[in-house]
Amino acid sequence: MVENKIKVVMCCLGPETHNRGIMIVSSILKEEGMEVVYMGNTTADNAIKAAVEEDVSVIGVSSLSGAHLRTGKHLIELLKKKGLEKSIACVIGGVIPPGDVKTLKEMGFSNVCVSGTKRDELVAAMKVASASVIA
Ligand code: B12
Repeated sequence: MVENKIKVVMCCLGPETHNRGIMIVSSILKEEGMEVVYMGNTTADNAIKAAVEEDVSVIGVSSLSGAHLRTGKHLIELLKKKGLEKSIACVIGGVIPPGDVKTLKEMGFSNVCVSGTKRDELVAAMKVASASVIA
C-alpha cells in the first residue's frame, strides 16, 4: 500500500530571529520523506492560508524567543474561527519551559517538542498530528 506523503507548513510566528531550529527540523522532516512548505517568519493568518492552499495536514511552529503562549494561542484561535481545527493539526517546538507544555496541549496543539527533542520523536510527533486530522 502506498503511504500518503505528509505535508507540513513550517513557520515562525512574530518577530522571531532564531531560525536554526526551524531550518534543522525542516531538513529532518524532508529527509524523512515529508513535504515541507517552508514559510520562515510569517503571520498566523498567512500560515493558515498557505496550509489551506497547499492542502497540508500540519502547521509546525518554531518558537525559541519565549512568545510561544501568545503566538500559539493566536494561531489556534484563528484556526478555530475559520473552522479548520479538525482538518489542520498544529505542532509547536522550541525553547519551551516544561510548565508550558501542558498549557499548549490544552490550547489545542497536537504535540510540543522542547529543546533536545530527538529526530525520531520529531518525526513521530508529525506523523501522529497528521493522522489525527480529517482529510
Ligand atoms: C543561537 C541563539 C541566538 C541567535 C539566533 C541565530 C539563529 N539564526 O537562529 C541570536 C544571537 C540571533 C539570538 C537572538 C536572541 N536570543 Co537567542 N539564543 C540562541 C541559543 C544560544 C541557541 C538557539 C539555537 O539555535 N538552537 C538550535 C536549535 C536547533 O536547538 P533546539 O531549540 O534544541 O531545537 C530543538 C527543539 O527546539 C525543537 N524545535 C525547534 N523548532 C521546532 C519546530 C517544530 C515544528 C518542531 C516539531 C520542533 C522544533 O526541535 C529541535 C531539535 O530537537 C539559545 C540558547 C539555547 N541553548 O537554546 C538562545 C535563546 C533561545 N535566545 C534567547 C533570547 C532571549 C534571545 C534574544 C531575545 C536576545 C535579545 N535580548 O536580543 C534574541 C531574539 C530576538 C527575537 N525576537 O527573536 C533566550 C530565549 C528565552 C526564552 N525562550 O524564554 C535563549 C533560550 C537564551 C537564554 N537562555 O536566555 N539568539
